[in-house]
Amino acid sequence: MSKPLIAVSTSRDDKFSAGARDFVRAVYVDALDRAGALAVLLPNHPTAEEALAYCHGLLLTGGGDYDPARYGQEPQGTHMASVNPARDEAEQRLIAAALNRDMPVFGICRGMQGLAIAGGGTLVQDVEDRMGIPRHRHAQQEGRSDRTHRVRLEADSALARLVGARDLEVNSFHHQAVDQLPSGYRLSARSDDGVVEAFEDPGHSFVVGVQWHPEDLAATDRSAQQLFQGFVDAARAYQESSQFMRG
Ligand SMILES: [Mn+2]
Repeated sequence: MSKPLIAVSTSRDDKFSAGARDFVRAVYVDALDRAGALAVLLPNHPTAEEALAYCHGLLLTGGGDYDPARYGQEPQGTHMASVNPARDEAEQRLIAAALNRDMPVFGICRGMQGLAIAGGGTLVQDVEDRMGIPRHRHAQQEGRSDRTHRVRLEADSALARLVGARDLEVNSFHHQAVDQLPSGYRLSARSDDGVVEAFEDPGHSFVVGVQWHPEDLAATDRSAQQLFQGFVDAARAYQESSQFMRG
């Protein structure tokens, strides 16, 4: 059996001097490699959906804010960061296509928020404006792999089974968060100030979203790498079943 192919969503940089470009940070690719998968970077382009059909899992990476119109709201406050309509559209198409064929999906930070939007959920546009939580608690100034707050995992969640723990110390680089979960989803972790930090969809084989950044911890942290491993294991099962189906 060949290695599973993981479609990786990319950030769009419209301001690059030589023209718009799509990119990911290398740590995502490293974490997938350690878990035994090949990363396939998908551009923010309508044809990305065709490329997804050759893959066995979808990794939704972090990035800027979704346009709140996607979840039926006007922009509130002054902290909206780098909304990119091309990326919003490309990723929402990828999510719909992946869920439609029950392909495993792992959403990180913005990726989790994209899953929420795709399922009809909503976001807290700014945790300080809305919840009175100091923004730096979740938009940390420390380094990418520094852990600055704790999350508590729900005892019977797939996430807790995956990492084999009830509490994790995590990094945190978000000023938004999931508000209303999509119907059918369940909460799998919160921080102690009440922010939704992870969820999962028991209606699919593997749909998990986390608000922190395990890709920045996974080189040295077993539980962070375990998230990628569980995702890649699910992708391998998807790969095997799809080969069986094709006969
Ligand atoms: Mn956080």
